[in-house]
Amino acid sequence: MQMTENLKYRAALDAIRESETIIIHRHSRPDGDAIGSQVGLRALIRANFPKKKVLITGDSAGRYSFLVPEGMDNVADDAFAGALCIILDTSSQAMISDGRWRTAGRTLRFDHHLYCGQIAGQEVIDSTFESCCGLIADFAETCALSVDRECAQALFCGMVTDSGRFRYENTNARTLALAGRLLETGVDAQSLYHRLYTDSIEHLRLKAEFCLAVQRRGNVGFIYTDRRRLAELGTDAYTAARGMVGVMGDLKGIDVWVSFAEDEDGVLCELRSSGPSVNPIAVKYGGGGHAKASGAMVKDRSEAMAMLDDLTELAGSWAEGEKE
Ligand SMILES: [Mn+2]
Repeated sequence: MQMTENLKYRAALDAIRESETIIIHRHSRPDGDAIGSQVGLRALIRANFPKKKVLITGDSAGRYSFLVPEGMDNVADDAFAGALCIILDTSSQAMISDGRWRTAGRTLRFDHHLYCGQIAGQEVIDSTFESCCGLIADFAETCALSVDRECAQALFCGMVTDSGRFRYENTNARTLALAGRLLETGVDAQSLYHRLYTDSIEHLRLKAEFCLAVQRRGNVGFIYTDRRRLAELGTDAYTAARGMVGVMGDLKGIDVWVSFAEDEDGVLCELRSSGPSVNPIAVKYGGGGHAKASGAMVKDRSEAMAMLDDLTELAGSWAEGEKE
């Protein structure tokens, strides 16, 4: 164990040690990393500090409910006052599910998104991790906490999903080493992959519609789905933006891609890149995320098209630089 690593996690471990009640939050509309880190950290604390009361809160786990069959806890308002609230996988306050963390006695945050300002009293932020689950796995290992199979399965799930099955470029030797040690606890990776990646014919057909809707401007790929089209397809803006942006990954000549989808409040924008960081553009339009995967919500189509102009310019000058 290195001294620097110890220092990085010491305050977080102390906060956990010193708190009797711990309530774990993560971002709303949770993905595999949000639920994985929430469930994984709960199992980690339970296994190592069995006397503590550990609760999880937030909106439904959705398709990741298999990691938490009993669902989120019903946390009473008065539980927060003396509690430690731990916020996971979230870089913006607006995204935290269950705002009662503000009423907590103490707050701690673990996150791997690009830093956008302090949220909790204590923070462990490291954007070199592919997932918040990877960060929690490293925390557990560095602090010599024991990791049981339930904890390992949840953390492994988040590492797999946030790294695109260990493919995105933030996957490194440390990712695979941590994941390997999680597997050693007896995680059934095959059944997990089956749960995560088995698709329905209906969804395959829906995906095909989005593949056909891909447009190109320079080295930027984009899909724009208006509300009428969403209704025709029987889907929602979140699915169209977040769920379909991936159909443009791995396209020859496309370095930046974005899926826009209209909903009642504006236009959801999901930005991806295999080249330049798209994060500054997401931030410019009020969003955030990672260097190569960010999101934002803009007010209307014309603002979305202004963002597309910015992305085209960014991707164009990046490609020019690559040629030199
Ligand atoms: Mn994440």
